[in-house]
Amino acid sequence: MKLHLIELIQLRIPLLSPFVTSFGTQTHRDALLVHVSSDSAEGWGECVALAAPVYSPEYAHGAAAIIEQFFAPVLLGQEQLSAADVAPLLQHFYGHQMAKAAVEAAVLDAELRAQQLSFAAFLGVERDRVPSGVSVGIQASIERLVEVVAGYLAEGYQRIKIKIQPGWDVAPVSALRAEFGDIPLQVDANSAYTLDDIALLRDLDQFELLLIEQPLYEDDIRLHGVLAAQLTTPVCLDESILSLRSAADAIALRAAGVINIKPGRVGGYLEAVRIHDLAVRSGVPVWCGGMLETGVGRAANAALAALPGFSMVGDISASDRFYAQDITEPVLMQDGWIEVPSTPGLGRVPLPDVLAEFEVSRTRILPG
Ligand code: OSB
Ligand code: MG
Repeated sequence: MKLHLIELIQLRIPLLSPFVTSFGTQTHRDALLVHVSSDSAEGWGECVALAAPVYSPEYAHGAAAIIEQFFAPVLLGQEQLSAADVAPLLQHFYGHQMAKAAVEAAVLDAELRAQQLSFAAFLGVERDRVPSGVSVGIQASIERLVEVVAGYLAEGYQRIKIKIQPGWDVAPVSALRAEFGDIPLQVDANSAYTLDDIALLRDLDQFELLLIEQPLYEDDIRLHGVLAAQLTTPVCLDESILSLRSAADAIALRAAGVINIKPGRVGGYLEAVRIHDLAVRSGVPVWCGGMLETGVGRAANAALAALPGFSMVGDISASDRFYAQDITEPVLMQDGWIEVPSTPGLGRVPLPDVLAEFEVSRTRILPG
């Protein structure tokens, strides 16, 4: 297809409650949406970059800037563009995976809708629902954590992940085991520890967690291997996995017993599928991570997570985990399961009135 418009829409959507991690507190999601129009269809993609570069180097306004200045002119200049061309066309621009993923998603959505094909059918997945897990932020007290987790378990969530950081690790995990027994439980450190904390991290082994996610720094792949050799809890990498290449390195270095695949972090859904395929060949289980997505990204993640290698429960919760009002028809969770969308495209499009309510700015980019 030939694109004749790329629109960048910045949104600021309030979260139901603050989401606290070792890298900071989010009270809103500053989502960037990419909207493309072509001769055959329209498409929507969501950029998962946060408002500030605290989880990864990317941030929402930076993503908009690089798309406007560098990516859009290349894509608008193509006579024939397919989603599979987007990554190769942008490869010579370093980094900016989340920005690249967002434009690729928008083109893919348009292409699938032009072909009347669902993302699930494109991927060839057989499952029509995926199990739903929830990521729980750092709470003001252990009592409050127990209350919050009890609420999610009552709603039906099949797996609990809690955020940890030094001073909020052994005690909250121990309290959850005491209160809820052997529920499927895992922790996410978002790089808050170093190898000096090894005794403390080994202390967590007694709780038989499903995994510990990203204990060390992003580029400490080798050190994650050193750590993993000394823990019984599987080490799962999130921030460190930026591409098929870093996934291959992590697997070879035995640094990732498990991989959290986030399509945005690795440059798009197509690279996510390649990492999935490598993980399957290597016997490494994967699960689909989340970045507080609106329905646009959340629905697409549900289809990706239906691929067979996604053998662990992911961070795909319902829209109402984070939002009183999602910008699309909500993604629903029922009895612990999220439906894989079956409509043409990635699965959800923004509702115009809701978009207007949360819109901060809109940039229209036309062929030059
Ligand atoms: O590390 O997995 C993470 C949210 C924002 C940034 C990083 C992470 C997260 C989450 C939330 O844990 C996952 C979700 O969207 O449910
Ligand atoms: Mg994580």
